Amino acid sequence: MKYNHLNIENKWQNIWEKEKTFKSEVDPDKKKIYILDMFPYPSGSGLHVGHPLGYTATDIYSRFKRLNNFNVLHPIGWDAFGLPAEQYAIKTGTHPSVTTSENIKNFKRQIKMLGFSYDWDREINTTDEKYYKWTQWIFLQLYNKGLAYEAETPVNWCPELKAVLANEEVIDGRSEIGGHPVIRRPMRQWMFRITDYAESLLDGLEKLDWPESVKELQRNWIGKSVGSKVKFFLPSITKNIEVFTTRPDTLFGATYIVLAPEHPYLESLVLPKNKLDIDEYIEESQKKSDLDRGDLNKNKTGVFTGSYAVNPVNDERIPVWTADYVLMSYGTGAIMAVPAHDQRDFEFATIFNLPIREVVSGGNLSKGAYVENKNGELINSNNKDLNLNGEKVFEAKITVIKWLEKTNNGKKSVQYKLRDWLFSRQRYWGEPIPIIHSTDGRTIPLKESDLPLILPQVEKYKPAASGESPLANIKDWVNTPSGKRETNTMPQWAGSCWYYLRYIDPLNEENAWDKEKEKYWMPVDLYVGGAEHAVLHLLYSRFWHHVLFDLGLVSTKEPFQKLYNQGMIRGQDGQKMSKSRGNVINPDIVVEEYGADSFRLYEMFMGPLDKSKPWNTKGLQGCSRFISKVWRLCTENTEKIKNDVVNEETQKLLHQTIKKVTEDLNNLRFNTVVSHLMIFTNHLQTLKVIDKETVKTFLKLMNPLAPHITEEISELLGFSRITSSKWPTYNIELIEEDKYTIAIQFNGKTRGTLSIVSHLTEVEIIKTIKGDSKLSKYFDGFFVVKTILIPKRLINFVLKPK
Ligand code: ANZ
Repeated sequence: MKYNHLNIENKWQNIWEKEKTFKSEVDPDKKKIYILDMFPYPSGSGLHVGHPLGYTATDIYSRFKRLNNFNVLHPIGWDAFGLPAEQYAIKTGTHPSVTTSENIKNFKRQIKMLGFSYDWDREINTTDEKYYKWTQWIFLQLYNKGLAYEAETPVNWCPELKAVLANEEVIDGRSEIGGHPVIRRPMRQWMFRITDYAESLLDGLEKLDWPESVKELQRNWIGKSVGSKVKFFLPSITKNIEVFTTRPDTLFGATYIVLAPEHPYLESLVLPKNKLDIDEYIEESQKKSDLDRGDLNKNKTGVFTGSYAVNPVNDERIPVWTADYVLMSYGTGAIMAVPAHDQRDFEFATIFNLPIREVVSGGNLSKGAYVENKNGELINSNNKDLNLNGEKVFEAKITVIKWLEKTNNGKKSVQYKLRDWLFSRQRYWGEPIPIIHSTDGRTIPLKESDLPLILPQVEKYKPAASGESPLANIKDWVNTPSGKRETNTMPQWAGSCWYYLRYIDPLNEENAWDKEKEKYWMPVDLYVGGAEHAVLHLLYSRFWHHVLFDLGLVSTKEPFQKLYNQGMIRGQDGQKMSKSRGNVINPDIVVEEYGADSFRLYEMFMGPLDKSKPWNTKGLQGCSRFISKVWRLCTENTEKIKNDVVNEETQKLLHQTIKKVTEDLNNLRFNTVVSHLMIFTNHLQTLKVIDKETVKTFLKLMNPLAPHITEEISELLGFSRITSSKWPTYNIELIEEDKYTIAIQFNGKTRGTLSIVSHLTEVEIIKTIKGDSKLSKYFDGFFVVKTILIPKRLINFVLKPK
């Protein structure tokens, strides 16, 4: 009887669906585990084989944990707002909800055909008004806490997409989607004060079980800098200008001041003769993005204002310049330039012939600025009541800050690179922002009872040429008795910021989630997804979660305790899979030909989960042959399978396999799990009679990876359903390796004994002896001329002095 994967896999999927095998409910008597996948955007092209890699891993882990008596929450849903459906609507006139629901249908079919054990009663869709009602509600919670505000800000405007993009959506001056040019333009926008949470977001990272690389990316994104603000007096306007510096120790080395071209003091500092140059310079710099301006490789440009500032530490008059390498959006928008110890200042000073004064020893100014400072000592740094000379950099920083505070010339200061989050989009296919602008200029939040604010139907999906969202054209929606509705919508990040909370209580119409249920299920214990979400999604959702925690709405400070990034599956040619390269593998075809179990096993067998690896059909065929082998072994010649015929060797291998499979599953090492199962199967094949209990145990071990075939064989052999049985345990005594004691001789004299594991080779035995602290000393000063091994009894080293 050939293994008919299509019928059998279908049969079990139907049973699981009908019986709701994977439904989970709060059960205080059971230990919970929340295993989450990053939910997909249901695109038109369906899943490719890369998507299910993470989903297979979490499915295996979920099935494994259920068999270990955990109460497992393992849901899935759709992150369905977004640009592609909107662009398709613009092109074809098809409503995005139509496209979205078709795509979801296809994704769902594909996910089901792979036998994933999701609790489908918890399925969510971010574009469903019953879902986005609560996205809007959370917006209002942030608004009421003073964390949402409107601002005229220069935004990244993409004329081609007619949309404002977040910084993260712009790559090298072009839109991430489509690669169109992006320019800067001021516009009224909704912003979130994520900067208020910079410290909290940094702090929270410490306790998370996340890849260090992702934590580091978040830290860099938040970009905390500790330093000080220093006041420089400006005699021409009798005001102080504040600069931010991370190197207050270098204060004696400041030889000029630079203001950002947008600095509010600039105009009043410019002497008439310099005005023309400066105006031209300001205009030029407006065309550049902050990224361009901060680029270390770009040539430094700038103009002298004609005015001077006074350095508080030595009363020296130093020139005030403007240059676009200083950004208005960071620190105070002004710097003290220390060309001897900052490379940008060094280059600038070199071009414009400004003085370079060394204040930390150890550098070589003919080569550039001396930026490294761990061992440097201060020089040229003293005035009548402050002497830094001889101090180390870290000491001098403290001394200067004390002096600045005492003399009221400055203070300690912490700055963050993180900027507030631009939260509005001029698009149709997003959550409407629940705000009304009253005629007297106030913003009025909608009442909770008025939610959801439903996204209205429009005739045309194209944004207005003004850049406003298509919603602006629907007059009877925009105009309300109390004022005009906000026509911007939320960005795609909104729905994914809190979806893991809605899974907990997806049907609740009274509240976003029930507090008791939230307390039981949160935090997410394992979150698996692509590394590309290291910053944006994972930072934004942490931000919302921190706010919800402060509002007492959730019980854990952090949402995702453990994060794991799955690797990428490349095409057979080793390249990234893409339609244009024609190397995309369609899971539909693979499952049709080889079955879901082979597919799942193969994706796990390809290599460690977090590594990137190329698809290889031969490897897939190998896994498919393994599946067939297991089928034949258990269903042909079934008279070979008998009760109580286990032999010692099989028993031992079985228990070793249970141990290894259990440990590897716990550590998400799925590739080695497959090989343990293969080794055990090969062993079973060599037996004349096979013990029935052993087969039963083996099927359980294999079940999380290949759930269909193992359940089918179990049924054929009369065992109970695997999904409702218990994970096998191993007997440690059966696993212990055989050992023997060996005498160790040097030139015939016994110097000690050692316990050796049976299977070690001669080379391994010698290595063990050399690694033994008591025995290794006998080799010191000698060559080994010859080694004589009498197996399991003694080993003699014949030595000669060196
Ligand atoms: C004097 C100095 C001396 C500096 C020295 C560095 C080295 P991070 O680490 O990125 O925070 N800076 C301050 N505000 C700036 C702005 N708006 N645009 C461009 N540069 C700005 O860097 C802080 C340093 O970057 C500050 O410390 C300042 O230069 C510069 F040997 O001040 B420093």
